[in-house]
Amino acid sequence: MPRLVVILGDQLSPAISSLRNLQPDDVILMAEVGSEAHYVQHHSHKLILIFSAMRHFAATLEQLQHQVIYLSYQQQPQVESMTDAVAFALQQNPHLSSIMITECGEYRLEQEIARWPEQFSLPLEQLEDDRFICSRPQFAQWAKDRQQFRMEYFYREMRRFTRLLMTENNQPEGGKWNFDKANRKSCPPGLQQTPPLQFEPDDITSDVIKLIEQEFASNMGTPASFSFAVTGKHARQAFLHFIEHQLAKFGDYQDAMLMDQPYLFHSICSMYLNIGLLDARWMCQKVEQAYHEGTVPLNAAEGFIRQIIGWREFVRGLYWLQMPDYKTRNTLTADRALPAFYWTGDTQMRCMQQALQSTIDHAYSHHIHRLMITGNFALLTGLDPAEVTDWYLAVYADAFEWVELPNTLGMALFADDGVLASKPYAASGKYIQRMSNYCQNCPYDVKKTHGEKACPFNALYWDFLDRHATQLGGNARLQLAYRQWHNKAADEQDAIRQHAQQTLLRLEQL
Ligand code: DLZ
Ligand code: SF4
Repeated sequence: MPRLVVILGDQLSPAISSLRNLQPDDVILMAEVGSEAHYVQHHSHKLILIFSAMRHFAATLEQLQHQVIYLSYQQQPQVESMTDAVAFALQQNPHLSSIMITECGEYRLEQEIARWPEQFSLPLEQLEDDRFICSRPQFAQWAKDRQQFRMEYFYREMRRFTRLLMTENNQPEGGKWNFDKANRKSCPPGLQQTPPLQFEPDDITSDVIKLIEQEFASNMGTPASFSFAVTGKHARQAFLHFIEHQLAKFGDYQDAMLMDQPYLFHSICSMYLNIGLLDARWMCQKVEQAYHEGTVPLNAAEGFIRQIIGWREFVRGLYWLQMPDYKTRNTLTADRALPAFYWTGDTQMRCMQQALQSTIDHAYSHHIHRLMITGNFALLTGLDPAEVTDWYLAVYADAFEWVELPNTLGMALFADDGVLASKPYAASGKYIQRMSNYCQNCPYDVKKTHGEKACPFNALYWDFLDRHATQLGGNARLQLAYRQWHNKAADEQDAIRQHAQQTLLRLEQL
């Protein structure tokens, strides 16, 4: 019996479970819909990437002689949501007798899909998304009897399971599971870098750029500067380019930041992976191969593979385990409004301006910008997690809630009370000075904690610890920081508190 097979905008993988199960009479549905395009104010490059990659993917399916219904944006005025799109497709094809879909990536949409059997009086078959290495039940099993979830232990299981970077007698390559400590060098400004591959828009992409310019004119970013890959072929080229030119140094400089260098040695491929243009196993195998061929060192190969089979799978597992409550967590009762400069980049703080400008220009900033600059600032100033998580979900081309929410709410904001991270990633200007050359290019003085032109991160950092001493004072990993705070003279502490209060009052002007 022929079925309606729904492919979502982040399911653009030829080998996805729904397409592997396709029968010749099945009809595929893909739709650009308002409800997905508007649930946050997505960056224009994210919209162009998804719509254009969807159109390219549909064209390939049609070339393979599959029957495809493709609804472009507002083509059918009554189609506003995925549910409307399914209703439209079923109306056109009354002979279809069931609906099939690979499980989607967000709780919000999963709830919508769960209503389809009743709404359409048809059976719904939901298949596992086995593009991920660890299934949702497999993760739940791993988490079942644990008090605490720590990525490191999960990661070791994933290494054993995939056999990536494992010796023949099942030991980690190089005798250690994790070379994290060899991933934290600061970067000399003159070090040779090769920028990521960029792609000229073809006719399909140019049409989408025009659409986004017209219909999403107030969204972040300049549509005309879009240069991402929109096909699997180009995404693979971009990734192999990264392995050839950048990966060797990625290990050392994973956490480094430099003025006007948004990419450094990062792959800039997470957006391709998260919409399905790249396959996680293939990427890891290519990286492992480069290590065995001797073209990249172990700290680079292990560091990269840890991000994919460790961190990425871990946050996805936690997301599904904890939703829907997870989204409402706010342990530190943070409630301050997001300053306007998160949208404009208009701030004197050089580190924030750099992280935000890269976000605005490229719908991208790397993990230390996200965690230790914009995230750290949001943590220290007590910004409302709901506003902060919506912002991250909107502005990054790789952001889907399964990955963005745990990373922002749990890792950056510590709003989940330590489910994800064993301590808040709070840091003063000293960390930013060590890992970047921003402070030498900033009107604020990173050496000052209070007084004129003192770096805002310094007083905010101590004040954050002081404000939350009841909740955080017992955290083993913060003992050194609390000792330093308690060793400060009372009048110094008062001056810091006062400076932090003034800083919080003039947040918009920083
Ligand atoms: C993010 C996104 C956007 C902007 N637009 C669409 C769309 O028009 N059609 C579609 O099928 N998917 C879109 N997506 C991706 C979905 O939001 C994504 O499948 C869910 O967030 C689940 O991860
Ligand atoms: Fe950021 Fe402070 Fe350094 Fe300026 S001085 S770049 S605000 S850490």
